[in-house]
Amino acid sequence: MTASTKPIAILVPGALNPHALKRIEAEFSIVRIPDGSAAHVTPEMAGKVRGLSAMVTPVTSALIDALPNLEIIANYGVGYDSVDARHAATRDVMVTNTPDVLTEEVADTAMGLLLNTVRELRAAENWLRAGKWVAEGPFPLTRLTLRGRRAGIFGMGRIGLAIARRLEASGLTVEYHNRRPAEGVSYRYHPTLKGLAESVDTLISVAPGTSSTAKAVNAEILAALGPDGVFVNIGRGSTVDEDALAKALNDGTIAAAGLDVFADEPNVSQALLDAPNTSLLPHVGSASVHTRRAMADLSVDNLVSWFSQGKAITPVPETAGVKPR
Ligand code: NAP
Ligand code: 8YV
Repeated sequence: MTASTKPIAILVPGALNPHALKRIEAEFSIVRIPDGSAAHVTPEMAGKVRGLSAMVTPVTSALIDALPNLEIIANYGVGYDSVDARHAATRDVMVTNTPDVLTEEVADTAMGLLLNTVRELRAAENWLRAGKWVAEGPFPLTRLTLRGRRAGIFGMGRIGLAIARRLEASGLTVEYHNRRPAEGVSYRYHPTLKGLAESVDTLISVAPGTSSTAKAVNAEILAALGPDGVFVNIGRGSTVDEDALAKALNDGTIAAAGLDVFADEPNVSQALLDAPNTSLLPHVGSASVHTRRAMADLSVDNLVSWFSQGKAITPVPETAGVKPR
């Protein structure tokens, strides 16, 4: 606790990581509302709230406008698609996220999801637990393997690079697509996602959820990936046309998919639940106590730094130029 930050009111809409809550309670004056609806903001809250901390709860332009003294939004997560950062910038409100501290954890999860998808580890374990090893013999050989695969990364940023390193160590070749070539990265670059999908048989999406990535992985991209194709999504569900993906899995356009993220979380479309050859995880990319604690610390450290030193530690690009009032 510092004398300078304790009286400052931080609004927490909806749920937040317990460690983040504890630290906000210790260092600031916490104000809680059940969700991100601006209707919950009382005149008293509007008068005193100067910071906001959120985990998945949408921070809309309406909520931002309901808080005239808001200076900073600390997002718990590197992806900040749930925060209207462009609107925040027009109001001179800083937005921060939690890069780097989760990179290796998410890359580990991506590799686990890929391996689980290709080698059917969940089905193999179910086989053992159901007594089929004893009753029927060995689990059937898997159609797919990682051996000889050519991987393509859609979104070669911090996490993409960490996944690429793991893929290389596992013997796969790596290529990628970003809007522009990544500095200092020697993997083969494709200026279009279609070009990448045509060149590889294993497409891993770790792109952010933005208007420019919305439903980018569509029927055309899945067809380009081909019948031995494996699609893994550890980025955001909004980057995929889920109906097209379910259809591609059902009609053999691609071979399998591993998904950690979905368009309408926590709801997963029935079409994807029913599709064959899938491994589906409930958005657990960064979900260890260790990594979530590091994310919580970075999000609260941003609030402390803003109010005690006048600068954010990890501003998002849209608000990088915002200065304290
Ligand atoms: P990052 O370093 O900013 O990397 C994002 C990459 O995506 C950049 O290289 C960027 O390159 C590329 N990109 C952005 N828009 C694009 C577009 N329209 N077309 C092609 N490429 C595009 O971010 P990060 O730290 O690696 O995190 C990436 C994302 O992973 C997050 O935004 C979040 O959505 C997701 N994530 C998921 C989990 C999970 O639990 N599943 C956990 C953490 C993060 P250019 O700007 O050159 O295009
Ligand atoms: C979090 C994530 O699970 O950082 C991100 O972008 O998707 C995850 O690490 C999420 O943001 C908060 O629960």
